[in-house]
Amino acid sequence: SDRLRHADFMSQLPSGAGGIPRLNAAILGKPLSSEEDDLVLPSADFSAQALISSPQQYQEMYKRSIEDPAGFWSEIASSEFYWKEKWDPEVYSENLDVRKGPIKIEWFKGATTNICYNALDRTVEAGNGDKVAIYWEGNDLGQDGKLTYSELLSKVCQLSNYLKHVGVKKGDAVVIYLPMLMELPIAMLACARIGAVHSVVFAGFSAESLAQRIVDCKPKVVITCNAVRRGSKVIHLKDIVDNALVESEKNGVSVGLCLTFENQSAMKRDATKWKDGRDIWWQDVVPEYPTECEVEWVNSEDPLFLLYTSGSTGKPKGVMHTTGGYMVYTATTFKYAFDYKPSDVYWCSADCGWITGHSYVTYGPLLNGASVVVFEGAPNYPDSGRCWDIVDKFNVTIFYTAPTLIRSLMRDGNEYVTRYSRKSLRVLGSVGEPINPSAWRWFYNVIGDSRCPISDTWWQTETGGFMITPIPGAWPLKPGSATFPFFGVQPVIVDEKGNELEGECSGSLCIKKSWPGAFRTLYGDHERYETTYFKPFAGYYFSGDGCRRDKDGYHWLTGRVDDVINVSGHRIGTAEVESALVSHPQCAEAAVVGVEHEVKGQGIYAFVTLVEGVPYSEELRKSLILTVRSQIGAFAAPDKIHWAPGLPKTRSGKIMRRILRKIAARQLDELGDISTLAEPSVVEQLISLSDS
Ligand code: 6R9
Repeated sequence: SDRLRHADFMSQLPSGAGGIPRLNAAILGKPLSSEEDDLVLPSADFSAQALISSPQQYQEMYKRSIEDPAGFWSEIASSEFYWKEKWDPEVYSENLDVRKGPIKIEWFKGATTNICYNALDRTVEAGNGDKVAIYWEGNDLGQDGKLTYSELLSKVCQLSNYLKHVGVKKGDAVVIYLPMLMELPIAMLACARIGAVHSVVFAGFSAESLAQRIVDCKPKVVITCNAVRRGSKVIHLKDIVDNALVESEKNGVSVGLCLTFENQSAMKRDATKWKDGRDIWWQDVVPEYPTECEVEWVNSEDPLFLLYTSGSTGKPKGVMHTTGGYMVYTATTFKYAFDYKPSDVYWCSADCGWITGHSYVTYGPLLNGASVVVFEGAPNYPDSGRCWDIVDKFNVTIFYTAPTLIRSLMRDGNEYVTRYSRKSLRVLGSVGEPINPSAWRWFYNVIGDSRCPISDTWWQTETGGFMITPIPGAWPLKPGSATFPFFGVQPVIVDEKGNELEGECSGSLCIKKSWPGAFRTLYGDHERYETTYFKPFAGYYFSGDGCRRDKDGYHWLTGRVDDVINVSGHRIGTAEVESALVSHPQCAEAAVVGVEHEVKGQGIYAFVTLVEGVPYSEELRKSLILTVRSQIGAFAAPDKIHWAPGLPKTRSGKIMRRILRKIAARQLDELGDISTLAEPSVVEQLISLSDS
């Protein structure tokens, strides 16, 4: 019967519509010969209740979104959001072609709105104030809390009022350095309510990385907490902030106010280091403020937030998102890619310090009036069953996570999973890196009991929301493929010369035309924005990812094609790690490459040349790793240090990473041409030192 339904799906597809993805009906009836042919269909029951229940329905909507983007998006924007004033008259304008002038993307220009109002007030005003907005689960078992939409709104308003009182105005930056407490989304929404621009820094970043971001965006206030428990460890966040503020001061940026939440379960206030005049306890001031706060109506193109991400140079990029388009895009992608229904309980395991936490913990779900689980702890604490314990506790229906977590839980064994019921689950999601088919199958068969479609969502900090994603209920899935573009998105695969490839192909993934959630610039560096994303292939947005399109039109992401590595879904620039390493007094030179890692997806492999005369030692290896941990964060610590008397370089002095990648992967018979090296003998030396 599956084969019949399969045929049914396929026969619905019109063939050959220009630019519209199509499936090749020829695979019908053929035996499955390869991974690409392995289709997993949504159940008939699932499709019957889905928002989009057939490929045909998707095709119709997709076609409309491409042929008439203005009509498609303005209809959604008008019917599902509140605008104080409507855009006038153009829905969007864009220039994505550097040859035609500066890159510019604008959506709903001239309109005024407020994303916090749309996320909270609207739900309360519609009579749903008593619905749970956030279920909070702490690090330790039994430590939890919840906030209804009305309660969340009150808390947000109090903080908004406080921020206004201390002089934060529309357009001012506020840095947020918090773990996954409810106060994190509260702080984001409080900024948005008054038109302040938040910049959340993941609380795993070191003082130096935090300082770098503070110096770049010069916030009026930094919001943090004194400490956090993660697993069995206590991390003193306030100390990190203190150091960052000293460091920022040295670089000419002084922040006058550090609002500190007392996270009592981790640390009492008396034990916290304090700077009078600068530091204020959240609990001493915020609750004193009124629970109502008038909304600041902002222009659709006013900035909503900055989020720093890694690129191929050492300096992080301040990705800037604006208000109106981001709001419409995150809400709409959330709704369709997860087949969201008001009865759902949704949990995304990402931290709000990354884009996934911005778009799909905070904004997308709350704009839909969803109940969201926010989890402070670690997924393997107290043991590897914690996630399913949480799923059962809150009856989570939609669970969105990263392949690295799936792989690590998979390794721990099925018994941690099967001791929980998980019967509430109906949709699963994956993000952060390509999901390998075996992890996909384990997620599908074991976690989802072969019942829940998986939305493998491909997107980036820069794209604001999902770009290539399954629509559960509509598409037959292929394990490991992100399937087809979301509405309004036109992915193209280009060769090295920038020619668009057709049919079955592989190359660099670019996007033609803008979409509402696109980032508008890199903060303070529009030139770098144009150079990095729009110059490599003129006329397109270049994603930095490689992609293959199979004979049925499915997209298979193949990883970064630039100098960015993806470790457990965290983007890390090789240049950042290298500059941390060479800051070590005994390190002369370093070259970092990514290497396949069973759990993390990619691991960090560092070739290190020491200062003349310094001997290798275990102690030095540890001290180099520590330098990276303290300069960037623990998640960027190299997995392997490979001592390198010399590095393979071209005659012009460029390090040949291609060769280093092969040595790191032990693919020694694939080194390729090494004759152009200045000193070909270094390769032999490196290989002989591989196992030391
Ligand atoms: C959302 C997010 C973006 C990079 C991106 C790509 C990788 C993310 C993916 C995926 C394959 C997926 N990536 N999702 N690769 N399949 N479903 O992760 O943003 O931190 O900016 O990373 O992550 O390489 O270019 P960000």
